[in-house]
Amino acid sequence: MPPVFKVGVLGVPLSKGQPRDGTENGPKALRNAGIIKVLEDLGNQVIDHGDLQFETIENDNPKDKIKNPKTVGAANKKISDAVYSIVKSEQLCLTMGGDHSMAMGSIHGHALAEPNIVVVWVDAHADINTPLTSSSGNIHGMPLSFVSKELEAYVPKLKGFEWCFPCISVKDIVYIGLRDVDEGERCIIEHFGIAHYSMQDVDRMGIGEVVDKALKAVDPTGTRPIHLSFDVDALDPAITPSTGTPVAGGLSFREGQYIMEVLANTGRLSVVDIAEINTTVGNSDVTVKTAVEIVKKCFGQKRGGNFLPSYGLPKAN
Ligand code: EXY
Ligand code: MN
Ligand code: MN
Ligand code: MN
Repeated sequence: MPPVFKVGVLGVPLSKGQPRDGTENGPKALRNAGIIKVLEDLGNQVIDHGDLQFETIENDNPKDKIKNPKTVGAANKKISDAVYSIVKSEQLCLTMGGDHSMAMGSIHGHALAEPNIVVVWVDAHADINTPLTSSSGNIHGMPLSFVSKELEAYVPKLKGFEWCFPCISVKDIVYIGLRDVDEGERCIIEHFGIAHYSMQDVDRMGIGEVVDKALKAVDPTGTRPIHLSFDVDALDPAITPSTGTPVAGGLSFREGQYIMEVLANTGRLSVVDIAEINTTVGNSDVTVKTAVEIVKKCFGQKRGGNFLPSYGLPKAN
């Protein structure tokens, strides 16, 4: 029987896009929670590509207040190359982070392999600060600005990012779950008309309508490959406390699952990032368990129930 999906799993133990140690443990935490077997038990063929190795570059001093530029730049080049080859080998790629700066590389590699992608960004944050609008200098708040063509004129060329070419249009991005957006980011969202559904929209319309509208906004014909970049801080901190930038009033466990089920149902999911698990913050068991349950919905599990193609209904006689 053909597998549900052929899944390429990649560990991305990246932490230097933000100031708190611990996101480098994300891949290990998901592996220890049995993510590979969980995906296999859903009928997927899983190819485990291991964890990328990142080096911390010496004297990587802030450049124009941007922190760890060379280390994060070099790491994302590796991520881009790895995601490119996983997608090119026709595997549905699951990248296990690691801080959300990883999405610069995963989107870059994905777009090189599949030029017509759309990006569904599920996050409390917009992560589209440029190096000039960021007040923190943390690159996990900037990945989308580095890969968006319309922002090229606003992003200074930084050492370590020579490989990174803007590869998507801001018109290909849609946000779900926003509730902590910086001034510069809001200006970018409004100036370029980026599709966005904040938690206020989720409260107003309900998650069903939000997801329908979000997909229609970036892919009205329902034909384009989807890059889902899921930051666990999109969910309410009560169910994902182990993350570096928690924001109250997040998506519920059910809303998170619903988003994943609808995206899985399109059959066009192509890369899934799961970012910002930080095991040194709060109760990481709760967070990792939630993350695994949410990821399962991307890879075939349905709350209405599943059975594998190999299942045969036993006859009474
Ligand atoms: N917008 C703030 C900044 O740029 O520093 C906070 C970013 C949080 C980023 C997390 C990954 O979503
Ligand atoms: Mn976030
Ligand atoms: Mn709005
Ligand atoms: Mn994020």
